[in-house]
Order: sequence, then C-alpha cells, then structure tokens
Amino acid sequence: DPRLILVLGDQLSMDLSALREGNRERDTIVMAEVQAETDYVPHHPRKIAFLFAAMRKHAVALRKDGWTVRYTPLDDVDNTHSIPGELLRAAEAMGATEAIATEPGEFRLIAALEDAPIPVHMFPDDRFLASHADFEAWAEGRKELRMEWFYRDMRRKTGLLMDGDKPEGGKWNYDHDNRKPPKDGLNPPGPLRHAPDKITEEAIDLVRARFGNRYGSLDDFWFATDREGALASLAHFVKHSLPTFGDFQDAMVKGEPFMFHALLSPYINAGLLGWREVCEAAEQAWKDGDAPLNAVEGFIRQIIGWREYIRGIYFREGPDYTTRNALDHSRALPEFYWTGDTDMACVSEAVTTTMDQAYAHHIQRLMVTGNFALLAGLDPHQVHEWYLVVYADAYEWVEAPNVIGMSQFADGGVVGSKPYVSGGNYINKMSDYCKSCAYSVSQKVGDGACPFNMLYWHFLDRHRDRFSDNPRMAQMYSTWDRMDEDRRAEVLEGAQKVLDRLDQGARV
Ligand code: FAD
Ligand code: DLZ
Ligand code: SF4
Repeated sequence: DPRLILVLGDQLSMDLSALREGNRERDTIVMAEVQAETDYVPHHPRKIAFLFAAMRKHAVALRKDGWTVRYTPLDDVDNTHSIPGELLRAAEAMGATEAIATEPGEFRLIAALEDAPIPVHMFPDDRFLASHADFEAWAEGRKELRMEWFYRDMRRKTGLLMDGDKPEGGKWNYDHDNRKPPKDGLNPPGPLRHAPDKITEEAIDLVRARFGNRYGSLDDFWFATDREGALASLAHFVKHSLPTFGDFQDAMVKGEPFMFHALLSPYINAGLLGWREVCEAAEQAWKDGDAPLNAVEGFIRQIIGWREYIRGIYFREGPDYTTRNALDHSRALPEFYWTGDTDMACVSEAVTTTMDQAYAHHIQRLMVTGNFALLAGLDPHQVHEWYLVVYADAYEWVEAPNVIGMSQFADGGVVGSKPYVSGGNYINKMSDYCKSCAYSVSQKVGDGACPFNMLYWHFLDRHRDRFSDNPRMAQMYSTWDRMDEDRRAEVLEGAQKVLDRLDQGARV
C-alpha cells in the first residue's frame, strides 16, 4: 500500500529518518503550511516567511531527488490548517492508510500525531548526535546534569578536536581566553545576506498579507532559504567571524546586532545544515591555521555541547516542563517586550533588534531580556512564550530549556546550578549601552538609578531561603548583609518602585 511521509517545517534535511524508511516509487511526501503551526504562538512573521520559503524550496529539491511531494500552501482553499488534517486529506486522495514521520521537536505535535486520524509511525530524529537513549544513559544516576561533563563525552564520541584520548591543546575548555569586553573600532563583518529570489518573495508576500499586522518586521529580509545559501553562510562565518568569535562572544555593542556570531541557528534548527558539517568546517579552519583554538573550541562546544545537552533536557524532563515555576514568579510580561519602548537602553536595544531581525545574540537573550525577566519576577511561562514567538531559531525543544531552565531558573536548577542574575555592572562591563542610557549604572539607589542594580538585591533578598546556602552565591549574600540597614531598605524600596511601575504599565 502507498504510504505518506510527513516532512515538517523544521525537517528540511535530505538525510531524514522518515525518508530512509520510505520508497520513492510507492510513497508520497506530505508538506503543509498550516495555521495550527503558525498560530500555536503568534510567531514572528520573519520566522514564518523563512520557514515557508525554505519548505517550498525543499519540496522542489525533494522532487528533483525523485520523490512525489504533495505540498499544501497556506492559501490553498481546501487547507484543513492542521498537520493531522492534512495527513487525512492526503490519505484520502492517495489511497494511503498509514503515514511515517520523523519525531517532531515538540511534545504538542508528537501528541497530535499519536492521536491523528490515520496511524503515524514515528522514527527517531537522528539528525542529532545524542539519541534520547544516549542522553538517558549519560544522565542516569547523576546528581547534577552538568553540561561540561556531557560535552567531554561528545568530544570523545565524535573525535572533534581530539588528539587521541586527549583534548587538542591540553584543555577541554578555553573560555578563560574568551569573553572579552568590547573595544573601540571593532568592525564585525556580519552574516552573509541573501537577496530573496522569486520563491522567497512569494513567501514574504503571503506572510505579509496574512500576518503583516503581527509583531515583528519583514523588511530587508536576508536569510538564506535553501541548502546552498546555508552552506555559503557557513563558509562566510568560518572565514570572516569565527577567528574573532571567542574573543567577543559575550560582548554587546549598540548598533551591532550580530557581532561575530554565526547566525546559523535558524538554518541548523530547520535542517538546512547538520551539526557535523558545521563543526568540521570550524575544526578545519583551526587545522589550517585560520582560526584560533579558543574560538573553534568555543563554537564546537555550543553545537555538540550546549545544543545537544539542551535537547536532552527537554525530552528527559517531559511535557510539563514549560509550566514549571520553581521561584513562584507571576508578574505579567511588560508591554515593552513587544515594543522596545523603555528607557533602559540595553533592553530597548535587545528588543528592537529582535523585532527587526527575529534574532538577538546569546548574551542579549541571557543577560539583558532574560536577566531582567528573572530579576523582575516575570511569569516564566509568559517569558517562555515570548522567546518562542520572537526568534527565527525558536522551537520548543531548544527554546524551553534555555528559557525555563538556563535563563529563568523555573526548573529549580536542572539546567543551571545558580540563577543567571546580575546588576547593571555586568552589562556595563560587556557593552557600551550604559553610555547612552537614561539611567545611571553607577547609581545604586534612588530615581535615575539603573533598575538592574536595585532589582538584583531585591531578587536575592526575596529568594534568600532558596539561595543563601548555595556556595556559589554566598559571597553576594554576605555583601548584601554587610550593607547597613537603611541602605538595604532604600534599595528594596527603589526596587519596589520599579516593580510597581511595571504593574501599573507606567514607563520604566
Ligand atoms: P552563536 O553564538 O554563533 O553560536 C553557535 C551555535 O551554537 C548556534 O547557531 C546554536 O546552534 C548553538 N548554540 C549556542 N548556544 C546554544 C544553546 N544555549 N542552546 C542551543 N544551541 C546553542 N537557541 C536556539 O537555537 N533557539 C532558541 O529558541 C533559543 N532560545 C534561547 C533563549 C535564551 C533565554 C537563551 C539564553 C538562549 C537561547 N538560545 C536559543 C541559545 C543561543 O542564544 C542561540 O542558539 C544563539 O544566539 C543563536 O545565534 P547564533 O547562530 O548567532 O549563535
Ligand atoms: C514553526 C512552524 C511554522 C510557523 N509553520 C509550520 C508549518 O506551516 N508547517 C510545518 O510543517 N511546520 C511549521 N513550523 C514548524 C513546526 O511548528 C515544528 O515542526 C514543531 O514545532 C516541532 O519542532
Ligand atoms: Fe541597562 Fe542599567 Fe546600563 Fe541602562 S544603565 S543600559 S538599564 S544596565
């Protein structure tokens, strides 16, 4: 009997488990643009345009490769607007009684396929280095799931940057040499920009017509939308930004949204690039003497370390993960997360870049928007939904552990051993934002003081029971306790004023 092969919007890889199980002569690939996927959260239009363009071009590539593809555009009048609905419609049209799929990256969609009106056999998504079983085996019996230990196993497993059983250069991790503050005269090359071709223009027009009123800009669209473009972007990054990637990995500069970052996550996560080729390209640059070890090791760690570890956490922790709220935070997400309309220059810059590009780099996500959300006690589920909406690389498997875990500590310490919080000093050290801010970073209390400074102590104070015994936070508590009582009261009062303004929807 003919079978259907489902290919989802983030499964745009030729080497996909479901395709390996299929048969070109007998089976039909089903791809569909559906509202259930565009609307489960109101995704940034740039992300939708990217995915639709990339899906459409992937369908062309699959046909060239000998497959029969049944593709439903969003504006097809018969579109049922859900993945199971489109499978059923295809089954009726093709006389198929079952479908095969590669496991989706989200529990919601896995459940939808399990309940679909025709049987869907799911095969593991082996585009990752660690299978679910590999991660379970690693995690089994460990008290703490530290990324660094997982990463070393992945280095041994892949042989990347290995000299026999020893790490190249003698150390596993060169972060000590990374993370320099920005300096004047940095001139980041930025990512490779791709002029939209006809298919991409059509996808942009469709998305503009349907979702143009949503949050987020479609102007000046430059993402790659096919494998060739993604490969060219990889080569561009390795040549132009990788050599400096490590040094300024955590630096932030006003008007430089991309710094020396790869801008590859949308492509990798959608399936246009694979982890191995990306890491091998970086490793080769080191072997050729074109990029230093600290940069290359740092980059490879993000991919075979962090990215794989984060995915392992998502599937291990289960469907309730996105509703965890270990710190009992419940404040509503302020409007300025959607507008950038705030006097805090750092937050305004991160949010504006996000609106314009569906991108912000790691330190903006973690130490600006994430840090503020955590200090201000925002509802982690609302924070999670925001991150899932706004970034072109956001799918729940990767977004949720980064947000609920790493950034908001809402999982109670599965991902992080301590919360990522800081006052304005850290932002000032790593950026030039404070120079143009309406607030003063050197001012610790009172009107005009940097809100991060006061909220930082408010956070520590309100969560003393949970964190004061944490050895990695002991020093902060002793600094706080050494402040005189009036000063502490003043700081808490100042923080409370900021929180009250957030609650009233007043400008902060
Ligand atoms: P680079 O800085 O150049 O890094 C290289 C690559 O490493 C990235 O392309 C990415 O594939 C991988 N990587 C690095 N860090 C991580 C990480 N923590 N988790 C997974 N992969 C990583 N990444 C996503 O892909 N999707 C998300 O939805 C997402 N949400 C995040 C939310 C928060 C609060 C934080 C703190 C981080 C989040 N990240 C997410 C991780 C990271 O910020 C992005 O992967 C990175 O900014 C992507 O840009 P880049 O390609 O320029 O990355
Ligand atoms: C994110 C997304 C969007 C916006 N639209 C579609 C779509 O129309 N069709 C589709 O197959 N996939 C889409 N996706 C990606 C899915 O949401 C993604 O496969 C799941 O979230 C699992 O990672
Ligand atoms: Fe951000 Fe505070 Fe610096 Fe302003 S002073 S940019 S709010 S850290």
